Amino acid sequence: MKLDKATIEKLAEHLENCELEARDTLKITDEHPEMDWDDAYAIQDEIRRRKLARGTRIPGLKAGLTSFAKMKQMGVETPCFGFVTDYGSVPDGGEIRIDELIHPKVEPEIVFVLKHALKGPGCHIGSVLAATDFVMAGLEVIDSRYRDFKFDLKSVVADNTSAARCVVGSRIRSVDAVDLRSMGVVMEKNGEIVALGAGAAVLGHPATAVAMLANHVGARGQEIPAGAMVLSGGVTEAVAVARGDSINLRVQGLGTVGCKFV
Ligand code: OOG
Ligand code: MG
Repeated sequence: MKLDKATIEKLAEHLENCELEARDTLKITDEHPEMDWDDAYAIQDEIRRRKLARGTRIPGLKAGLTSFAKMKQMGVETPCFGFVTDYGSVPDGGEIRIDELIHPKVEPEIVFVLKHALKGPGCHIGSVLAATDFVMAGLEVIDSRYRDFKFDLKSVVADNTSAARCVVGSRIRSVDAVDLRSMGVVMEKNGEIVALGAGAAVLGHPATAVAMLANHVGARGQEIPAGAMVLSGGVTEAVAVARGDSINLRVQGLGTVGCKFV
């Protein structure tokens, strides 16, 4: 760790205030170039601690930057991990207020819900499939707190990997009832197709992203708890949205999920 406790707390408060007040900021590595990975996750943990202390629930975790399309779009080469909040969870077909966000984008995701806790090291696709209760289609709304979505990986980790809102579908399937690699993903904005992909776009198999997350939290002495939902990462590039836009996602075998920006 390169940053002291007071600096970590100050940066966490700043980034969380930007989230809650929907205002942007410059990436924090500009002012703290010495910051390391432990600092970045310590800032994210402090944001989580602040939310929990206020009564926020954390229904799940997320992996991000797990597809080549996303890595290329954001100019980074490794996945990152964060958490999702209860107040960020939107019902299928629900409305998302654009004035609560800075510059939201949506991305299609395959969501895992676990029946058993997972903790690395040593988790692999098999451990994830054995621990999965069911999978669902999901839309993640990301909203980097950094101006123009310009960041490096440490800054985005500190900013809870741009997590903002998340919508999950209502059709659940066991992992052996679907083909997680070849399953097609079609996302429409206002009735027009804006992104297309297949499950394999996420690290060859989306369960790999969940295994990486389990190994990541395990290395930090934590686990993915039973019952948690896990977003395995955007299958395609994220698509910018504006007030009035409707998004509809179809995932083969998992039905549809949608939301509207108002
Ligand atoms: C970082 C978050 C990425 C995903 O699914 O790839 C993410 C960002 O692109 O702002 O959630
Ligand atoms: Mg995502």
